[in-house]
Amino acid sequence: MSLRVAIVMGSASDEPTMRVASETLLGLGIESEMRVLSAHRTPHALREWVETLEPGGVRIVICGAGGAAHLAGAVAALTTLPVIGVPLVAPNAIGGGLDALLSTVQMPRGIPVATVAVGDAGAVNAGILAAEILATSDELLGGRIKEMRRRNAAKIVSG
Ligand code: RP5
Repeated sequence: MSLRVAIVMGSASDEPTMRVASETLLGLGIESEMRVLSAHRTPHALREWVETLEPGGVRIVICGAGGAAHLAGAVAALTTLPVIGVPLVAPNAIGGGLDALLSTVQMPRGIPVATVAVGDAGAVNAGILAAEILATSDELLGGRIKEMRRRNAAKIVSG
């Protein structure tokens, strides 16, 4: 079966955070492919990769980048698949990732990027959001997401 979610990040240094997205997906029974490609440093390879996604069966793309975080926007410009952007905290981040947040979220009208929170929390939520989108046509997956919510709520209540 083809992988329905693709994860891309701007640098290998983003991997520890973006792995959280892939682990979240795996916890819901969804395997994903992970790639390192940069909007600025490897623009041609990025375009070639994006062009393979829809024909390959990918349904959602999760993009993580820090600093001048244009990766999600560049991917969204090249595909009509839903794109989820995770702003990351680069080593030289301004405002704890505010630079990446604004670079990711402030897309021009017509080219949407669903931007989640900065860092690990965003990576988790990107995985859950991707699963929720897939679950609109996958009842079993929807059941697993509801079960995960129940487990997380029980943890909060029990401390
Ligand atoms: C961004 O610059 C990457 O997404 C990363 O978050 C940041 C730093 O990259 P490296 O200098 O570690 O390669 O493009």
